[in-house]
Amino acid sequence: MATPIFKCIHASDLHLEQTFSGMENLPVALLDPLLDAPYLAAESIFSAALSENVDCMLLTGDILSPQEAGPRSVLFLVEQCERLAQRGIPVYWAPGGSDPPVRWQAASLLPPNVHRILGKEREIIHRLQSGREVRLLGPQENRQAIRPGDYPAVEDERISLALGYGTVRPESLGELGYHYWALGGVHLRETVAREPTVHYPGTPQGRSPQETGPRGCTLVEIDTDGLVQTSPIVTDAVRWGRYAVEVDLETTTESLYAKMRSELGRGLIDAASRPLLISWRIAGNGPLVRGLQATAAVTEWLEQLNAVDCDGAAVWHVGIEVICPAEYPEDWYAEETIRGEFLRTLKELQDDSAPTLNPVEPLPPGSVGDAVSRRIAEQSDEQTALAVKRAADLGVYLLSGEDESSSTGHPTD
Ligand SMILES: [Mn+2]
Repeated sequence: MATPIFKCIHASDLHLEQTFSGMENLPVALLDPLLDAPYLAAESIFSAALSENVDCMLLTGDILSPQEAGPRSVLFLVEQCERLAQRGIPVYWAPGGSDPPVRWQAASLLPPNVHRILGKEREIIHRLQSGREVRLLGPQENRQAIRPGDYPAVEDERISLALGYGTVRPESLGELGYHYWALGGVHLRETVAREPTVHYPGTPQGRSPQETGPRGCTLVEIDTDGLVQTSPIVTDAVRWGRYAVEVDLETTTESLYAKMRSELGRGLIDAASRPLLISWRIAGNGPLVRGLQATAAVTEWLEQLNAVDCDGAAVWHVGIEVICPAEYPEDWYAEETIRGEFLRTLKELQDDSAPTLNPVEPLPPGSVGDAVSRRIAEQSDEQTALAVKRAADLGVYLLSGEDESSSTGHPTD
């Protein structure tokens, strides 16, 4: 990349109104760090803009919903924008799903360096110190998807940036001539296309067990040839981790615990002294994993994990998901009954070498079948395995005589 001529910080989905979710219990010691995390993460974004001495800051939606947030969040955002105002750095804010203009009567509180760009006020010509001009174009309307037709093709040599919110089909943007598509509304950082660069910086602070790993904003640099470089800046103040552990027939409680300790050790290094919130996924077969299928056993295991001091590190185990294949007594598989036949078919499905199950095939044509197949398409592979297990348990339950199912106890989850 040649010398950059334009530099900005791109952030989205700050969600300053949103607190942490997905936890049933929490130690008092973690309460403050969790309440502060979204603000600390947001503050890091503004600090990065100052230390990188950027030309401007781009915000692309879901920054703050004032009605849900209360005065602390609004004032916090005003203060952060004022830090940039003092250095003459403008903030270009394209609204998204939770910060549309109708909810932003509070916009009058914002310092004059903040420009909400949308509709009639969507175009900004930003003049760089070099005298060059950069064109920024916000969305035409507040939508949940990027519509290429809303963005007129670029017709001059200026560096042009498009700002927007929602889902996108990147292949539809290539012809329009923008150098950079600054998007928001997606919480996982992702560059969905290059040439032109179409980028979501993701949320700067994960809020739930699903939002694992480092989170942050993006430093965007554009050079004289119009080449775009994006660099992640990590801002999260609390880290979510999700770790998977495999168990087999031989695994003992001690060896499972040792495996978890080593995963935890790696997680602590990645978290770099941030508080770490962990979800576990224990998968495999054998007596240990079967024993953990009962809710009470999981609760007890979590309590034990949370009672351990990890050399003073702030760690909290949020949940354990236990996944084991459907296994039933050996002689059930051999019997000449409908249940026996069901189990033999099931075994073929569970066989690793079996052709991939196509659950859409047996569905009836028509709207119900279509709706079900759409839902199936949204599921990932690991959820398919879980669905097979649930179907197996249900099938065995329904096909077992009352006496038998109560005496042997069909597997539960
Ligand atoms: Mn969002």
